[in-house]
Order: sequence, then structure tokens, then C-alpha cells
Amino acid sequence: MSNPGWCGVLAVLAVTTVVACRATVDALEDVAPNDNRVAAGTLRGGELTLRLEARHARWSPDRDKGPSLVMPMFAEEGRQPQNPGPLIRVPAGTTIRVSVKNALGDSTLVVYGLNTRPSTLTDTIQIPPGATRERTFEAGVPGTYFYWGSTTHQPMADRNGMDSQLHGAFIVDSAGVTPPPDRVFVLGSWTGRPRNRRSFSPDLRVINGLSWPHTERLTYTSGDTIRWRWVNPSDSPHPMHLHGFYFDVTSRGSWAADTAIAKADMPRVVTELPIPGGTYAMTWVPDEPGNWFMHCHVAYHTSIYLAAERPPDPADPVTVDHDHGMRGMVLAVNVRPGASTVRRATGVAGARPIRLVAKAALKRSRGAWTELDEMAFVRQDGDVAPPGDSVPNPSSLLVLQRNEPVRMTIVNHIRVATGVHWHGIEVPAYSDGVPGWSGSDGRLAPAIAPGDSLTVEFTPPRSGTFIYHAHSNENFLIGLGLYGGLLVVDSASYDPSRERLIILGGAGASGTSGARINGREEPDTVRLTVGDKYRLRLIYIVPDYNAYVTLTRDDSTVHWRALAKDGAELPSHLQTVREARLLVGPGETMDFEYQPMKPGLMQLYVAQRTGAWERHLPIKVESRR
Ligand SMILES: [Cu+2]
Repeated sequence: MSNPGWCGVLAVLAVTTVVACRATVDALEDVAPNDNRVAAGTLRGGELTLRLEARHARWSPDRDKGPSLVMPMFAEEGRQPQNPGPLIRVPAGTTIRVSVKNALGDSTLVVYGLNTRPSTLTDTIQIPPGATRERTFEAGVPGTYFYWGSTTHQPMADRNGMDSQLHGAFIVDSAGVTPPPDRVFVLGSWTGRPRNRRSFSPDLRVINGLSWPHTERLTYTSGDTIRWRWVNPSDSPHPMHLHGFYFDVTSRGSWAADTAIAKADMPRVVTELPIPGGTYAMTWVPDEPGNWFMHCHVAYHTSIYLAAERPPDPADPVTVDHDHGMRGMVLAVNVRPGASTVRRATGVAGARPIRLVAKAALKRSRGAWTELDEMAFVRQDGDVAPPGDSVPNPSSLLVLQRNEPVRMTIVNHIRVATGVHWHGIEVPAYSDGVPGWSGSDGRLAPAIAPGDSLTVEFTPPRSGTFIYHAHSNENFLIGLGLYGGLLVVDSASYDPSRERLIILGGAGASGTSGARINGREEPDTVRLTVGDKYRLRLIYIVPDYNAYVTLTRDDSTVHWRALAKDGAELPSHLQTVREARLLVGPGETMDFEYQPMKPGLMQLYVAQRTGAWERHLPIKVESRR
């Protein structure tokens, strides 16, 4: 491969590798992206024999379209190195005989996770340079796991360095049955550390070793049962969001242990947040043809800033267009029509018309990153356009009636093309809001150009708490305010006086870090009355961060009752009282019931996961008059 980006890449890599010139690099092997469809090793008579090696190899996260990186990778002996590393997949009861050779040259390799499940972190294999170590163990309990290697001794939560791609999925299937077809996806994170600011500094988030738009394109037929396993050996939680459909979480675990979830207890969600070291399995049945996505909802993890070869930083980051705006952890799914002819309805006579204007308050001075536009969606009622010189904060709340068709006209009054995604709502593909992607049968929704508009239709089938947001250049567009609350209600049971909506969203033009609560850095006090039961609707759409959310009183965490996740009501036996503290990621919504029993002050604390920022929402509980 020849590429002008090479020398800069090598400057980055020279820190930990011996690679210094193109001649040496050309002698290296290329890394094959591993789609985890073929198990490694030889399985015979209840015994798997597997010979692994860790070698330096040339990884191209954009396939042959971008620069490559020389990094330690796992390979089967005598075979091409893979990212993720060779898949270990055996039935329970299998004896695994594995050898690992450290061909990295200069560092001791520590291998974790080559042992019986459940496992512990202390059970490692230490392999000096040039040495081979062997291990024989029983596979253990069925589940979704992984193994990994380390040369830097970084903990899982910091796993983004030169050894960050040394990992492979480890799947234990139930014994005595043929496992139903499934797919295994491994998330990966690598953060470039340039020696100086002018060095090319790729920063990568990948699925099975590849970055969008080079990730695998999956094709299914409407009505198929789709089973996916997700493995997260990376440095951060990834809120993995499926467009257009709910999925059931069938197990949750980690590299070490896994717990299958009984059918009646399976979370039904559109976003699942595996933590570093976490795994989960999911099942879904698409019933609507078209192009769909499953992607990480941390905006940065699907942004232009995550390309092996990215365009130069734009002078005006707001204007990054939709084609250039997505990279990283995105998986494409095309659903073909199946036997059922039932489609999500469009063109319904009498659909309720709603006009939604994407607006910007022009604050930017040319080229200045610090002076960005405040943005919002403003609902336009009647013929009078909202005034042009300001935007509300937050965007207009949309309240839709369940099963009532809506015809949504999105008017673009910002200075870049975009689309609007109705996050969590089961919409027809064309209405899903990804410019140039959403649609089916060759009819794709266009980007809505500045000054233009687009009309889409859908009929929300369930009541719940949802989000609508711009689906392009999300770091900036969601960050600057293009998100809003979307409630679907049954009018008979909807009582706004007994509900409180809490929207955690982008920080606005004051910066792309931090967050706002209900549109403000210092939000208005929420008032509750003693003895009343409230539905707290929590929307988390801070684009770039995961955070801990805690409801407190007198510095201690209170309890609330979980009611719904991502707009789907929990089955009654799962509507349990629990401590009011949780880790949330972008694209998640949750409903809780809370009944204050005495007057006083409370706080909702929102703390970015690694402590980068903190916000709080004051809540005042008042006596009944
Ligand atoms: Cu992510």
C-alpha cells in the first residue's frame, strides 16, 4: 500500500515500535479484519488446539482507502494477523489447549482471559519476548467473553494505546445443541498520541477492526430473527443504538463472567451501554425494510475526527457535511422485504401536520471556534414563522398521540444540511432521518439543504419518552442545541402536572464540553409537592459524554421506581424500587416514579463519567397547601 500519510503515522508509532522506514514496513504483514464468522484452531474430540502469536502487523481500519498503522496484533500461527484477534468459539465442556508466542520483540506480553469462565483478573500468562507459553483449561459456562493481551499494563478503562487491538472474542456455546446463527462484534478504541501538534494523529473507534464507512454491511430479510453479541475491550462505555427497532438484551456480562437473562426479564431497548470490559447479547426482528444503522451514540465516536485518514480540520466545523461527518463505530443494516406485506404506514389521510424549524442564532465570528451558533428546533404553529433573531432553549417539546399519524415538515434555517432522527420511534425507513441513507427500494431521504425542507411521516405505535435530534455532524449540531424531547402519550392517562421532564443535552455555543439541563447550565428549580407521585422522564442526549446521574436528598441517594427504558414500558415485575443512581449514555431515556414524602431541597447530580464536568438540578419539595 502506498499512501502519503505514512511518514506522519510512523512518527506517531516510532515511540513503541521498531518500525522506522517504509522498507521495514513493506516487509510486514497486513492485518485482516476479522468478521468473527470462523472459529480459530482445530476442534476435535472435545478438544480445541489453538496456537496464537502476537506480532507487529499493518492494520488498515479504512480497508485499502486510508493509511495503515503498525501495531501488535494476534494471529493464528502460520496465518495472517487479525483485528480483532482469532475468535475462540467452542461448546461448553471443551478442553482448550492454547499456546501463545510473543513475537513482539521487545516487550513482555501479559495475556488475560485464557482460562475457564467465570474467570478472575489475577489469572494471567506472562510471556517474555521470543517465548511461547502453553495453557490447558476447560471452557466453562456458556456466554460472551473475550481475551486480551497487554504490553503496557494499562487497566481496561485506559485501554487505547499501542496494545489496544490485542484482543479476541471468546464465545462458549451451550453443549449438545447447534447454536442458532449469530454474529459477534468487537468494539475497539485507539487514541493517537502525536509527538507534536503537526503530526498526523489518527484517533480511531472500530467495529471488528474497521471504521465506518468501511465496516461490514449486513443484509437481512424482514421477519428474520437476528442475534448479535457485542464485546467491549475498549477504554470507554459505548451506548450502542439501533435505529428503527427495539431489541431484547438476552445476556449481560464481561470478559470474565456472563449472565443469561430469562425471557420475561429481558430489557427491551434501543440503546445498550456496555462498559469497558463489558459484553452483551441481543436479539431483534426487523419488520420494516430499508437501510438502518446500529452505532455508538457518543457523537465523537462516529465523527469526522475518527478517521485513519480524515479531511483537514474545517475552518468552520459546523459546516461539516453529512458525507464527511461520520466515521468510526457505525454498522449498516439493510433489511429486504419479507413475506409480510405489512409496512409502517405513510400517506395516511388526515395525518397531523407539524412544522419544525431548525434555527440558529448567529453568534459566530468567521472561523472562530469559540463563537458558535446557538441552535434549536422550533415548532411552528399556524402560518407565522418563529422570529428570526433568537432561538429558544431547549428546543420545542413535541408531544404526539400514540397511533396518531403525523406529517412532519422539517425546515432548515441553519447554515448546513442535516436530517432529523426520531430516536426510538418505530418509523418507516425513509422517515428515519439519516441524510442520504434512510430509505428503501432506492428511495433515500436527502439531506435537507439550508433554506430547504423535507416532509416525513410516521405513526408512533407506543407511548413513551423519546428524543429527536439532528443526525449529521452530531458533535456540533446536537452540541449546539439541535435536540429536543419527544413524548408519545395516551391522552387518557397523560397528566403533565404529575410529570417532570429532565433533558440533559449539549452545552450550546458556550463550548462543546459540558452539558445543559433543560436547556440551561444553571437550570430552573423543579418543584414537587409532598405526597404526589411523579413520573420523571429523563432524556440523556449530551452528545459526547457518558455520565452518572444521581437523585439525592441531604447528600444521600434516594430510591425511585423504574418505569420505562428508551420509551418502552418495563413489564410490571421489573418496575422495581432501586437506588436513584445510574450510568447513562447519549441516546438513552428512562422513566422513573418518585414520591417525595417530606418538604425540603433535593438535587439531581449529573457527573461526567471521568469527572470532566458536573451539573446539578435543584428540586424543591413543597408542602401541600
Ligand atoms: Cu462509543
